[in-house]
Formats: sequence, structure tokens, C-alpha cells
Amino acid sequence: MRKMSILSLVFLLLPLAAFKSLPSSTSSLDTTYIVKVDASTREERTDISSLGVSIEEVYDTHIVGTCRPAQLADLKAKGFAFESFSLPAFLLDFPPGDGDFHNLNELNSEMSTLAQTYSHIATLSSIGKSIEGRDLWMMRISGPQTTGGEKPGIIFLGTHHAREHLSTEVPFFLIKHLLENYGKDEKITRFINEREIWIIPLVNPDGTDYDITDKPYKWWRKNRQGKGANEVYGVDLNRNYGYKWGGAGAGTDPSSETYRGPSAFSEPETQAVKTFIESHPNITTLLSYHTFSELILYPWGYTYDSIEDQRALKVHEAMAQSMGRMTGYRPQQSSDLYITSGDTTDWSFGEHKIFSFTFELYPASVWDGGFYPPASVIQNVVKNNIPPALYLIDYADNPYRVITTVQPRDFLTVSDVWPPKAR
Ligand code: 0X9
Ligand code: ZN
Repeated sequence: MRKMSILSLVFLLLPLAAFKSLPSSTSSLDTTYIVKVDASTREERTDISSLGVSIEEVYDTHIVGTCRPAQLADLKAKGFAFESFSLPAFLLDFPPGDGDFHNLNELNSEMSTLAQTYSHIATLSSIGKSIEGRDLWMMRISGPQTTGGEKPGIIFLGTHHAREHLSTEVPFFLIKHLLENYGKDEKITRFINEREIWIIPLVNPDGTDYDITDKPYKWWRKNRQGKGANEVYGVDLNRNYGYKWGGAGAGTDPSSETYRGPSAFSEPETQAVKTFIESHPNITTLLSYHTFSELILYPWGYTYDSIEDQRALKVHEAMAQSMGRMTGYRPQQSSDLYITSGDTTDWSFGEHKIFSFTFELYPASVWDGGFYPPASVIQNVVKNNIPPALYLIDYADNPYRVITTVQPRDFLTVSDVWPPKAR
């Protein structure tokens, strides 16, 4: 991808001194910077994350992330060695074919057509509105003649972070795959008949729309909170959930890439997800799609400690490992990378004991396209991610089934998780 080869050239070839300087007084507060910061431990990475830098890649000796001018100053004040450069200078144009990514209208219209075509098993509804008043669309997929709530449930969430466009495509094509194979594929037919499946491909429509309106793309991460009379600052929706909200690994400065918001669930988007999940106690399993780095992450993110409940820990580990084998993605506890507070999966597991995973999809690195890989990769990424999605749907009746071979004596019957306790 042309853009990324420019980025790689920047880091590899240009003299270090060129990136050492802080932004000039003419830099806009909106300017996004790519930073490469020296850090070799998770504690250092957590400090960087707490300053409000969004860490995208973790290496043995450094991280690559994005931030705003204020965070560059903070990094300097804290003594971190870093290189940085502003994006606008390098984002001149994007590869042809990116039009195959769905914009909002295309996504909504295709979801609506699918719901009409497969009305016996699919229902499209809005779980709420974004800060700019856009609907947050959700597809419910379940076998005919169910009123809801009587089967084990699973929820897939896409695109909390605006610029992570593949994380909309994967859940959208998951919807399509499930619906188109109902009555044709024996396993999928059974899953749809026996589960209640909810898929929200785009939790952050405002941010995504802003990101792709006009080129070059804006590398926008957050929602569009603050628009109107005030300056847009945006809240990082994956720091706004209400379990251990306000801890390390989230920005407190509204300008930061990982701004947690003024309070837990301050944003309509996270509120809508919360309300939906809390009114569906049959949800046992959750997968939140992000990009990029090719990782499969499980709680905790807020602490280096492991999940205390050994059986629940083993379920997460076993599932992550299996899904890792299917995809080639690396399974690990979220905080092995760096601590975050207020993310989706800490809340869904911590508050509701829902087995919860974050996927960091393709590519592995910023050098392979980062947030903006060419659209030609979409179908391969989708294909790679169908098996783990089906696997989770399969085990959503009783996730403890995955550890029966590991610890036969620890086996819990379905009645331990099903029917679920009221939330
Ligand atoms: O930082 C995030 O919200 C996620 N990464 S992303 O590049 N998509 O922004 C990862 C969250 C995982 N949690 C922790 N590392 N604690
Ligand atoms: Zn993300």
C-alpha cells in the first residue's frame, strides 16, 4: 500500500532529528502524530497509554502509536525517547479500490436488504442513537418462531474505533454468511436455530463517517462528542465502559487519543450497548472487533492480574488458543500489552460474567497497511474470521464445555450457566 511504504520510509530512512521536534505553534490541536516510543516493559507501555497515546503495535523495544500535540509534550516531559511526525504531510492519497469498504449508507442499505430477504430469521433494529443522532443498527439472527430470550445468546460488536474499518466489514460479512447459509449448511442452520445471535457492525458511525469524509482519511479514533458550540474532542469509546473506569491506561485530557470521557458510560454509544446487554441476560459470550495487530485478547485489561476465577480463566485461555490456531492471531491477556481501563470486555466480563474477547484483526503491522489496508484484503480477513465466530456461537450455550477435556472434574453442567441469572 502506497501510504504505508511512505510511512515505513519515513521511519527507516529519514534522519532521527527530523522527528524529534515538538509541533510548531501553528500545528492544529487536531493534528494526529505517529509516534515510535522506546519502551520495553508492559509497565512503560502502560505509562505511555495512560498519557493518552493510542498504542497500536507492541515490539520488544518500542511501541508505535498515534497521539495529539499535547501527548507529545507529555511524552517529552516524562523523559520518553520518541520519534514523531505529523500525518497530514504524508497522507496524500489512498490506494484504488478502497471504495469496496462500506460507507454508512451502503452498510445500512445492505443490512436492510438482508433483513428483508431473510425476514424469517433476521431482524434489523436500532439499539439507540449516536451523539450526532445516527442509529446504531443491530441484526438479530435466530431461528424462526422464537420470541427471544429463551436461547443462549452471543453478541458481536464492530468498530468502536472509527478508523478501524475492517472491524465493520468482518461483522457485516458474518451477518451475510450466516443468513446466506441458513438451510444450506447443517452447522450454521443448527446454530441459528439454537442460538440468539446479535451483531452490531458499527458502534461508532459518527466517527467512521468523519474519518472517511474527504481524503486524506483522518485517522480518527474516537466518537464525535463535543461537536457543536464546543470544539470536537471525542471520547474513546473503548475507555468509556463502567468497570474500573477511571484507572490507568486511559487519557484524562479531552484532546488525547484515549480520552475516557467525563464519566463512565457518558456516551450514548456505550450507553446503548450497556442497555442492550443488560436487557438480554441470555448473552453468555461477546466478541468485540478492532484492528490491528492480529491478536486475540481476553480480560483483564485493567490489571496485570489474571481472572481470579480459575475456571473462567481457563475457558478464556482455551478459547483464545483455539481461535488463535484457527486464525494465526496471537492469544494473550489484554494487559500483557499494556493496561487500559474502561474497555468493553473488562465490563462485560467483570460486571456480567460474559465470556469476552477483543480481536485485533489484520494486518499485523502498520507497515502492512495499518488502519487502511486495501479493500482487496477484506474477503481474506472475513474468511479467516468466520471459523472463530462460528466456534464462539457453538460454545455460547455453555462456554465451560471447552475445558471439559482439560479438567474433567471441573466440568460444569449447562445449568451452571444456563439459564443465566438476572442482571
Ligand atoms: O487500546 C485499545 O482500545 C485496543 N487496541 S486498539 O489499537 N484497537 O485501540 C486494545 C484494548 C485491549 N486492552 C488492553 N491492552 N488492556
Ligand atoms: Zn480499536
